[in-house]
Amino acid sequence: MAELRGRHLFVRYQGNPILTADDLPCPANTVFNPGAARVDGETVLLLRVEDLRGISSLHVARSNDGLTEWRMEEEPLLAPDHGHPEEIWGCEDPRLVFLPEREAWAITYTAYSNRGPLVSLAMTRDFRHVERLGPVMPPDDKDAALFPRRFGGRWVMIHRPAPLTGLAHMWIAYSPDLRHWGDHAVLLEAREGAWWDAGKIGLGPPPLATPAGWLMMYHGAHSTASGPIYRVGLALLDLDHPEVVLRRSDEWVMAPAEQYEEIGDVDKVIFPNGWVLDEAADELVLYYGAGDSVVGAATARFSEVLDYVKKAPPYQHRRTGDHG
Ligand code: BMA
Repeated sequence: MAELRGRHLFVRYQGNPILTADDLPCPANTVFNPGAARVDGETVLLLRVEDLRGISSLHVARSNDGLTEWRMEEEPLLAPDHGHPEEIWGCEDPRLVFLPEREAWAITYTAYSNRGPLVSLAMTRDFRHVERLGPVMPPDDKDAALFPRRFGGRWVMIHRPAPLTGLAHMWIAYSPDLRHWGDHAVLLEAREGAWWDAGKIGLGPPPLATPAGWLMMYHGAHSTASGPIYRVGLALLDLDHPEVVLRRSDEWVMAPAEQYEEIGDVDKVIFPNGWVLDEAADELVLYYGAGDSVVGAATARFSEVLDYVKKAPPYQHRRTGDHG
C-alpha cells in the first residue's frame, strides 16, 4: 500500500501561492520555477521572473520562515548579458547546490540561446555577486543540477538532453573541473505509453543525500490532447554510485490540483526546482512553479518521504542505446 500514500506526502502551504508577479519590485508577467537554499538562517529563493517581453532573469528573494514576508532584491542576480550570447532569450529554472570544496553555491540554469535552451553554470557565495562559468551542455538541454561532492575525484551532473528522435531521458555526466564533461550515460528513462512519466522527464530539485541514498524528485510531462500535464515522482540513487538508480515510484507524488496549478500561462504544471530540509524538525519544504505563473510551497515529513521511496519498486537498468 506504500504507493497509495505517495500523493499525501506533500501538503500544500495554505497561503499558496507564496509569490506572484504582484509581489515583485518591477513589472513582470510571471514568477515561477525557483531554486532554493538555506543561507545564514534565511531561506533564499532564486526566482525565474519573466518580464513583459517574455525574457526571464533570476532574482533573489529572502524569508526567515521560508513561507512568508519575502524580501526581494531590486536587481536580478542573473540576467541576459551582452557578453553571453547564449542567454539572449533568458536565464531560466535554476537549481542551487552548495559545494563545500569551493565554499560556494553552484547555480545550474537554462540559458535560452537562439539555437535552443542549454545548461549554464554560475557560482555565488552570497547571492549578491555571481561568477559565470558559461555553458556546460549544448542545446537542447535543461533540468541540470550538480551533486555537492566529487565521486572518485570527479564532479557529477544530472541533466536532460532532448534527443532528435525518441524519448527524453535523464542523463548523468562527469567532470574533473566543472568545465569538461564526459562519460555520458542515461540515468533514468522516461516510460512509454499511458504512464504519467512517459515521453519526457527531467530533474526536479537537486538530489538530497540521505542514509539510504540520494533522494531524487523528477517531473514527468505526460502529453495529452490539451497539452502536457507536469507531475512529479521520486527515485533513490546509490549513495556512492549515483549512476545506479535503486528505486523509482510508480505513482506521482504531486499533480496539479489547485486552481493556481491548473490555470496559468501554461495550464496543469507543477515544476519544482528547489527544496529545503530541516532535519531536526523532520521537515522538507518543496518550492515549485505552478502553471508557469506563480510560486507554490508544500511541506512533507522527511522521514515519510524516505520510507515511501525506500519501498518503491526496484529500478531495472537498461544499457545506454537499448532504448528508444
Ligand atoms: C519545461 C520548462 C519549464 C516549464 C515547463 C512547463 O520544458 O521550460 O520552464 O515550467 O516546461 O511549461
